[in-house]
Amino acid sequence: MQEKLEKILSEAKEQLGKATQLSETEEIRVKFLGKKGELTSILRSMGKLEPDERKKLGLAANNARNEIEAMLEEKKDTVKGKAKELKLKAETIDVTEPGKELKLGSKHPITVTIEEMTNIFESMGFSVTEGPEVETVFYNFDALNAAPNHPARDMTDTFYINKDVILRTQTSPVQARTLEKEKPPIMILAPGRCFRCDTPDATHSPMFHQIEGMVVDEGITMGDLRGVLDRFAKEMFGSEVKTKFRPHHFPFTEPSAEMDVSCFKCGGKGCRVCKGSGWIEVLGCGMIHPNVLKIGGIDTEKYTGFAFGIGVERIAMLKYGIDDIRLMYENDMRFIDQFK
Ligand code: 2NL
Repeated sequence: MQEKLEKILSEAKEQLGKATQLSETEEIRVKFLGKKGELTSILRSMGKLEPDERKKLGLAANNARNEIEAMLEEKKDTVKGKAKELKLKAETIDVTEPGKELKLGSKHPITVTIEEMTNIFESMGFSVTEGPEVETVFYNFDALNAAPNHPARDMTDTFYINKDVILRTQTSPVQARTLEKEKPPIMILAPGRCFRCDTPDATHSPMFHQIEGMVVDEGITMGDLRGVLDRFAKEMFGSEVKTKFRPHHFPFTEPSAEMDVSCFKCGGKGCRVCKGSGWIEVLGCGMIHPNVLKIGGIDTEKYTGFAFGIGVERIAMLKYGIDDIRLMYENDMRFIDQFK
């Protein structure tokens, strides 16, 4: 029996020595000290022994049990400590490692251009108004004096949702809605997305941006139009530029004009940017057609107004020397990053 006890003790010692997991120490406890454990079975069998022998062996068995329990406790502590140490090691942050580069986004050239143009007009007293990109044929065409057979209304030029609803082809419907809702004095700016059925090429895109402006009050004249737009040109392209107005035609204005600025690149001598002419076309404008004012419920005996429309992409391309409009819709960071 004594020998058996010693063997149990040395076996327990050996197995515990190899244990590295908490679950293993528990297995060892069950194996040696559990109800069906080896030591327990020795203690159970002691009943058959002589009292003297029983006492001696009982003491030795209890000592063995205490020793194994003490070893188990110690092992459990070291295993737990090891586990904690490993966990801490795994969680260690090396503060000397170089950080990950966080790439900052930047404003799109269209956004930059809209903001710059908007700031210029706001400084002259305009307020920004917005409206739906999905518009009715009424606000996009009828309210703007476009004849029922006007070519811009064709399915080949305009995206139709149904016969009465389209994607707006210009931002003027925002202004037509404002005429209905508000009383003069009106001085608004309508920037936003527009849509036309165009096949993309270097200068065309089926989605593009416009900024339109409109002023309606008593006594507004073509002189006001020229003053506001000349000021815009000087703020946008440089105080040295000159402007000129050429007669044109739009259904919603009468008279209508297009405005050219003297080339900000060559000063008017003729270069690649102005295609040798010394002038660059930048916008369309005119005195608001009385029909448009009337449909908007404005008293044409009392009020007059002017309006203008500017293509944002065209201005951005001129200003930043972008030679293909499609670059602006690819979202290639190498392109966009240049306009911070
Ligand atoms: C262009 C021409 C223009 C307007 C837009 C407008 C709006 C109302 C009444 C009258 Cl509600 N006119 N807008 C006027 C003249 C020209 O745009 O070539 N845009 C790029």
